[in-house]
Amino acid sequence: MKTAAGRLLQWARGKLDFSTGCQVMGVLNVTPDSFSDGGQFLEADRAIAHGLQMVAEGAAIIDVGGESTRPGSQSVPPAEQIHRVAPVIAGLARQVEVPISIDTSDPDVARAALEAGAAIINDITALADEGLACLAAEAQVPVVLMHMQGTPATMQSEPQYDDVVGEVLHFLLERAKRAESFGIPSEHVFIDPGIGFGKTLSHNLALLKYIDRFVATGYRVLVGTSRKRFLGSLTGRQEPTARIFGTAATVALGAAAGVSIVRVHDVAAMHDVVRVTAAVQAGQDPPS
Ligand code: PMM
Repeated sequence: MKTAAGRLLQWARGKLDFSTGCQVMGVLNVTPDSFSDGGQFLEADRAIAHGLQMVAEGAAIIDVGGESTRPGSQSVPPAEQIHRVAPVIAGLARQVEVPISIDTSDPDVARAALEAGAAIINDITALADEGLACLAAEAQVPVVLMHMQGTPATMQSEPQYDDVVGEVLHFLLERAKRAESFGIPSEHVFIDPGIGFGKTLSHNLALLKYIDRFVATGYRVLVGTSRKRFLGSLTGRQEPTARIFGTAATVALGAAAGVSIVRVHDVAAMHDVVRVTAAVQAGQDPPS
């Protein structure tokens, strides 16, 4: 497949311009137990203000979620997720041009989010639920298909693979084809190896080292490493907010390898990282 990574993606509800390289997705968790912002943005007004700030800092997408998926977390009923995210999405959609994605695996939550103004579905279960696949096709919105082994409640107990890169790639390609079989165009499919979702430190490192293999599929790639635990294991930094330089290393490497979107908490800093990476890549080649 010819790569779509560098092109403009335009659909009825939004657009994303990849011609300048990797774009930043800002994380807006509207949960009382999110691992890295500690529920700081629970109230809608504060969440909206934080979303606006991330747009001002260069976010090309705001990813709104009403359910923590940190390792060991329990699921949140759809009605409660809707109660958390719908006012935030509606408030943001009125004020920003950038597309808003809804981080959910539940069709009811996704439908309410789309009605409130969301333009992308980000699903950590890669459209396991047929209802969600049908909704994405019907609404003609891009989807993020993420790989996960197990569920957030159990995934870090003992993740195992014979060939983590091959298996994750195989899963994502299968899910991408399945999404297309529901009527979702390939241009609307983003694939994501699911860093930290049922992966050990060495699994995460292998997936990042060979992220170019995901890019080579022709599907656009999204990667979410921001403040994650494996960065703490590597650096000894226990506080998620102290993992910003670790995050930056992965963002630079991902952007250099052709990743289209990085999902991050520290938007201003990571926007600088992707901008500098793109500038270096656009730099002059030596005379031949
Ligand atoms: N990580 C988290 C939540 N949603 N979605 C995608 N597509 N990829 C990810 O890596 C991802 C995600 C967990 O991180 P958070 O609790 O900081 O949001």
